[in-house]
Formats: sequence, C-alpha cells, structure tokens
Amino acid sequence: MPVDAPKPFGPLPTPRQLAWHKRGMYAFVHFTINTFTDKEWGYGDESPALFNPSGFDADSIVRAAKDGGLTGLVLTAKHHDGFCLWPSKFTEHSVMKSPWKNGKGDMVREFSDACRRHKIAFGVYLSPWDRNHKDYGRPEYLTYYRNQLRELLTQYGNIFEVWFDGANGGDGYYGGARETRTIDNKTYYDWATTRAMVRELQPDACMFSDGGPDCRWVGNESGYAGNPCWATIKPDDIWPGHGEGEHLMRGDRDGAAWIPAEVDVSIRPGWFWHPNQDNVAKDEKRLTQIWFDSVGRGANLILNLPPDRRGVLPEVDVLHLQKFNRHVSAMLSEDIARGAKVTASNERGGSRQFGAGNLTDGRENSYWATDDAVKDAEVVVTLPKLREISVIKIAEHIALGQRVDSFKVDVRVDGKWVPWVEGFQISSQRVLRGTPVVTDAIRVAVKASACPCLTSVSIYREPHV
Ligand code: FUL
Repeated sequence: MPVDAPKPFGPLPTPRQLAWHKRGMYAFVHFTINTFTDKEWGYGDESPALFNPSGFDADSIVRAAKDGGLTGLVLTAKHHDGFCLWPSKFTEHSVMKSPWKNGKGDMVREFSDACRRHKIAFGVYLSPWDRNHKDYGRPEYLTYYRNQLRELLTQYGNIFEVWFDGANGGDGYYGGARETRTIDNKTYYDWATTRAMVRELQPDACMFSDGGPDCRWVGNESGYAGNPCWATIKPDDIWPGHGEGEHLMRGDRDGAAWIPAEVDVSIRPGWFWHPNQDNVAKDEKRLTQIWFDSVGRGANLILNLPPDRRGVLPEVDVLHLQKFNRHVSAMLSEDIARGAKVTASNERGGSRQFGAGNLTDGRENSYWATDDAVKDAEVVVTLPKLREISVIKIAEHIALGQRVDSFKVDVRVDGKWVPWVEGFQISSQRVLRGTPVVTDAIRVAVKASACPCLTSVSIYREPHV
C-alpha cells in the first residue's frame, strides 16, 4: 500500500525560489565611474569622460567567477550616480558618452554574453536612487526607471535576479539642481507596478530587496546570516529601504511569507575598487568562514568582486577566490555518510518510500519522513569504519515547508554518545563545523512543528586551511 506524503506545513517556496535556493553563491560586480573617482557613491555630476577602462575583459571576470565556484553574476548596470553601463535610449549619461570603445560599447551586453558563454546565470542591479536624473523624486522618474528596467529585461536574454537596492534619496546633482530630495520609500516607487513588470518580462527572475518578494536582504553587509536564519518572515514592516537589521538577519519562525535571506558582502572593504587595498582583500580563510555563515545557514551568498581601472579583477582577489573554492570543493568532495546505513526512531507508515535510507542516498528528491503524530525523532548514521569528521550538512525537504524547530547532533566515541553540534533552523540546509573527532556513528535528533521531512545528512572532513 503506498503511503501518503506529509501535508505541507506553513509558507512554501515557489518553484522560482526552489531554483534560487540551489544557486548557493554567485558574484556581484560593482563597476562604474566610482572606480575611476575613488568613491563609493558618486554625486551624479561626474563626466562620462572619466569612464575609460584600459583593458576591460568580461570573459576574464566571468571565468574567474566560475572558477571560483560561483553560479551567476549580478552587474551594477546603474549605481546611485546614474551612469549607465549600457547605451540606454532614455539618457545620455552612459557609456555612449564615454571614451571607452569610442562610445560604441555596451558593458551589460559584454557581461551577459560572457555569462552565457561560460554557462553561468546573469542578473542586474538598477539603482532606484538616481543622483543624476533631473526628475528624481517626482512621478516622471518612475517612467524613466521602468523604461530602463524594460531595456535591461528585454535586450539581454534570461535574467536570474533583479536587485533593488534600499539606499534611497538624499542630496545629488539632479540635472543641475544640486539639492537634497527626500522621498517616502514606502509609496514613492509604487513597487507593485514594477514587480508586476518584472514578472511579465522575466517570469523566472527572483527579485531581491530588503523585503523580497523573492529573497530578502540579510540586514548587514559583513557576510553573515543570523543563527538561526529562518527562510520565513513577517513582511508587513519591510520594504526597500526599510527593515530592521536583526529582524532581517534572523527572519521569523512563524513568518507568513517565504522570503529567504541573501548575504551580500564584498571581497574588499568597499563595494567599488579603490587603490592600495590589495593587502586587505578577504583571503580564503575569511571567505570560507563567510561561506559557513551564509550558505551554511541556508542563505545564498552574493560575493562582490570589484574590477579595477583596467576593467579586470585584481590578481590577488582571483587568487583568494580560487583558493577558497578549492578548499570548499575539497571538503565537499567526499560525503563520508554517502551510502552509510541509517536507522530511524520512526519511518512514515513503515514504508521504504520515506525511509531513513533516503538521507544518505545522494538523491535530492527522496526524503525521510515520520508519521504525522511523530514530531520529535532521531536517526543514527553508522559509518562502515572509524573516520575523522569535522563538518555536518543537514537539509530539509523544503518543498513541504520549514518543519524543524531545532536539532542536536551527537557523535559516538569509544561506544559513548558525545554532544557535538546543535542549532535551530535547518530549512534548505545547515552546514556546521564541529570539533574534529574520530567516530563511527552520528545521531541527529530533531524537534519539529510538523512531522519532520529531511532530504539528507552528509558528513565531511575539512582540510586544514
Ligand atoms: C547598498 C549601496 O548603497 C551600496 O553602494 C552597494 O551597492 C550595496 C550592495 O548596497 O545599499
């Protein structure tokens, strides 16, 4: 007799979000006139003549991202200063007026083509705040903003993510007015209309902003998600430019919406390249810690790699990224639990379909589940021989929601169970470092709000950094 699958619990991810969860980590590329003026935020009066990378090479940037294990790239097509990296029909403040390629270049095209060639996804950042445009702060600007977004979403193939920044309003050039313009960030942008447009033009794209709708800001720019970091949140008090850091970091266990966190952090101190910072670029050790604190907490990681004035990534950044990826890949290359024997305190309907063996079969769509009434349960993974281990990865079958409230992992040492690691949310995945230990069995106990459904338990040994 086939046994029925558990009923979903709480808010669920959309198919678009399920695909997003699988992306793990991708690149952010901040590049514009700021790279040439040594600024983080341009005022909007910068001359396009300043934009002149001497050796721009999209392929080398995309190749470095891909070799670094990144699955996509989001480009700042327009930052707050308003300068456009593509020849927009709606402004002259763009590459068109720059000496780069005699004004005939299109950097969005070069990046999107390179991403396609190297088979990674491409996404765009279009700053809502525009310190160059004369209409910023007035209703007319929204037409301009949406016209530009339409260009980006219709001329450059598939877009996997659209990034809506929350920094909005303040002083600027504004077509020569040179004044301060404040806006009401809740109402001014009429986000509902813009979101509908994105859905229509790029139905598979995820939209990022402080409050989603598809993924949310993590509330800090330092490279870590909350612990726990629930994929669900109460969204009522969050919109682009408005959200409380600690709340965004952690989400809400009982949140009404599935809006998982995206951790945005730069490999350098700033978002843009600045001279003399080679020695402060984050090395593989820092990057690995960031990976555990983001991807390891079920968030995605968007790692900023700012090109220098040549228009390529600094060699030292590429090296750090490569070493980081080599380290994480080496760690993940052997799942010590793969194929290991697993027993569970309960298996749904006594059926193999939901049996504990699904946890170590390496298949993403099979999962272990318990009977509806059983919310606290445990599994024991027995290794064929003693092994040194230092990392565990646990994943929930999130298509049925975020069901687990907390978990505890013990390891068996000389025949005795010893507490090893523990936490709250599992959600799409948790990857945790434990003290390196030689063991022959691992016990995972979960407490859940609805019968737990886990896809996998994996065990690794992290090489020394
Ligand atoms: C912030 C911006 O103000 C920064 O310049 C950068 O683009 C970062 C990713 O988002 O809100």
